[in-house]
Amino acid sequence: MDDAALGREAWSVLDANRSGAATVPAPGLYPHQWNWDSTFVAIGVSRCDTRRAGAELISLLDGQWRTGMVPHIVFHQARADGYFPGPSVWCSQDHPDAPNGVLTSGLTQPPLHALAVWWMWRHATDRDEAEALVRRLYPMLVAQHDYLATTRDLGGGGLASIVHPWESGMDDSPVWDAPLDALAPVSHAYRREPVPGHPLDSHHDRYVWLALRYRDSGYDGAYLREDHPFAVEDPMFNGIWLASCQALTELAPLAGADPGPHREAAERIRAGLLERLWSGEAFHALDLRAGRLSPVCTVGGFGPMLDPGLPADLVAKLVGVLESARFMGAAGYPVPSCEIRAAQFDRSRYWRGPSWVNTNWLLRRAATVHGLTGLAGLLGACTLRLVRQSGFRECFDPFDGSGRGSRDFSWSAALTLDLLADNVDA
Ligand code: 9WN
Repeated sequence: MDDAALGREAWSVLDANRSGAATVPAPGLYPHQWNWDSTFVAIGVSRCDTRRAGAELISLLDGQWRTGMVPHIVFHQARADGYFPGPSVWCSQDHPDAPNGVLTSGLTQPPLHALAVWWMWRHATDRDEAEALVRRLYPMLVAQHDYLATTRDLGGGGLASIVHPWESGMDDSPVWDAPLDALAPVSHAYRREPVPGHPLDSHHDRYVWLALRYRDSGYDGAYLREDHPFAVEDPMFNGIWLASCQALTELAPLAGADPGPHREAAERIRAGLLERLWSGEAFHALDLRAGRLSPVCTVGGFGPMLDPGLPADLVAKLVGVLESARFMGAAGYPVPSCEIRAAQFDRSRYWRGPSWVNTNWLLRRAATVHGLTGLAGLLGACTLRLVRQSGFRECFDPFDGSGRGSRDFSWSAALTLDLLADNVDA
């Protein structure tokens, strides 16, 4: 299939998955608006349609809480029952900080939003529209970053903690096994239909239990700090946050604001990543409750490479790990979500082995900011090979490239558009 035909197919997936101004991740399984999914959609769509990319982000940010928290799901009323846990579990409407008239979850997801706005501005097809969008969205992005820097710095070291595996976007990554297994026996009143390839019931029960505990605290920041049993500093979440701080330094002048605080925030996060999550050969998640780094190396550990200021010797070490047989070197279709030699690696299970278009895109971006054009080119080409071979699937077998999970997955389609746009530029 040539580039033009692939691009047309990507657009038709995105059009079919539209629900008002928002794009849902996939028909069937994910019928609402998800947080980081929408940022990837905005990134891809912005190459051709600034207005649509902006509308995607505005519709997500309509769900922003007064605390600045951007929820991981914004529910579309018409489909309120299509996903568990739905609005009746999260009860956002009962919380004074939740937005009026918009039902949401009470958790967040990786803060890629400022980078997505910067992407939209940089690739604007309509410059006036893009600048107006930057001015409109900038205060919301600042509020989101303030929330992370205050309410979520649970470890006091300048990094944001996730308080639930869903917040990582990589739900059943083996990184969460130890903190989940350490929870006291859990129970709750809900039942769900198991989804093949998705987390096992034993873990899903813990997800739901953790979400209910946080909800029952009144989504309280002090509870998170003192009592919540799951608190992890994740390198991908924080690497993305750092990249978004850097994006804000460029967006601030367009909004008539001082970029200085964003530069300082980026430096604070970089220092936190180096002091707290660097093991000597890679970045690992820090389990604050157990006080130790996760022993498993996953694709999330490359997140800090999104920082152009990461010291060159660390970049070289990370690239060595990424290109080795632990990740790209032994995978026909990189990048596996978990290192291949790990006991927990499973080529067929979600975030325990399969390759994903969004993490490939993030690593390609990381390679680009460090001038690693060969690696960036390889990641882009491999990703296009995956979708050409297997379609816009949710994820892919890292050895034979066969598709897994949902079909017609929005971020796989949207980021294909972004990669194809670079093919034209080149
Ligand atoms: C829970 C929507 C989301 C993605 C995540 C992915 C998966 C949800 C689930 O789907 O998570 O948020 O039900 O498993 O892991 O990255 O945002 O596509």
